[in-house]
Amino acid sequence: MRIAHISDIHINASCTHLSSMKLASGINLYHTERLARFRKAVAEAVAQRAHVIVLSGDIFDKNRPSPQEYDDVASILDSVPTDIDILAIAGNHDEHGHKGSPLLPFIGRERHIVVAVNHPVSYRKDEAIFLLAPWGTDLRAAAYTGIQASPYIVISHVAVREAERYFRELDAEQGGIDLQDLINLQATAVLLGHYHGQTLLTPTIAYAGSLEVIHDFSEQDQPKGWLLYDIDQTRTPPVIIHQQHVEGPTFRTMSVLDFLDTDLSQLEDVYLRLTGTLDLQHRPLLQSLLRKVPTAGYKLDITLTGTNTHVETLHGKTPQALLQEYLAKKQQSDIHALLSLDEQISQQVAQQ
Ligand SMILES: [Mn+2]
Repeated sequence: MRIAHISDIHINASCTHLSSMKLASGINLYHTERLARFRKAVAEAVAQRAHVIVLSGDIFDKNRPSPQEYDDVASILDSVPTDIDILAIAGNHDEHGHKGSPLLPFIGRERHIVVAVNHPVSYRKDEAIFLLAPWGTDLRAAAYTGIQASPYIVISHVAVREAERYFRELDAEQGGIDLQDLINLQATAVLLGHYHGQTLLTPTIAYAGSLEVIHDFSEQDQPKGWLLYDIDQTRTPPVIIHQQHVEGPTFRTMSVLDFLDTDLSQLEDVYLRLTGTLDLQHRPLLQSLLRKVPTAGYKLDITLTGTNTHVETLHGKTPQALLQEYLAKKQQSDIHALLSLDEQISQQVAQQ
């Protein structure tokens, strides 16, 4: 049985990178790109003769998708031939809230879609038993108890604590699980969502990864893609027969000092983050370079050092106008200011 494992698509019609929305004729190009990647992954899974397509959570970026976002996802799922099962669980982004779950409308469509939104659901196909464990499920209670010979495949959206070393920039996750707890399930395979880097934690426990950089620069070095498994009808470990990596726009972090010294033409189609400290006197240089750089967008995480010296523009102003401005700024009357100036001068003279 071939199982395609796709995860963390985060459909969101107002998705952005670096707070800028790339629009063409009013259409958000990030959203259309994200949809295109999802459509392509599903089409490739079908072309690779997958029997089951697993979506391991965060199909939608938010709990209440717009009708457009819902239709966009539905049109892709409806393109899947009816003899292929689609097994989907809710992640933390599309979990079951008090207003329901965005995945619920998919239940009962003409395609065979099995959805788990707030409780685990088990599903049998041929000899294989699938456990669909949505966000919030305590997996430690889900160890294999079935027929000894059957493949047991667990689908979960969860943070595995040992995986955090791959994702250093994420804050410590609440409610994660130890890798050993997953090993103890004695599952044939554990198909994970939540972390966005494709990660094989063991030969049978893997994050498929997202199809692109979803959130920010913390994902810049993660491999992106989806996985295709082949399992036989026994409990032998699955074989990953297709590890699809997808390329996307490059996210790059560099120190601001390196940037001042770099060949700008190499930064085309790059999302650039500049870090470090910069002396204030170099700010004009930085600003002029940023105007020339051909990046897709940039983000400044820079601390400016040094003192800000205020420079008055004298150009075209009479001494009288300058004195008026000075007095207005100090909010002092002419007499008062002039008297205090007098006093300062007398003191200085007396000191000499
Ligand atoms: Mn996610």
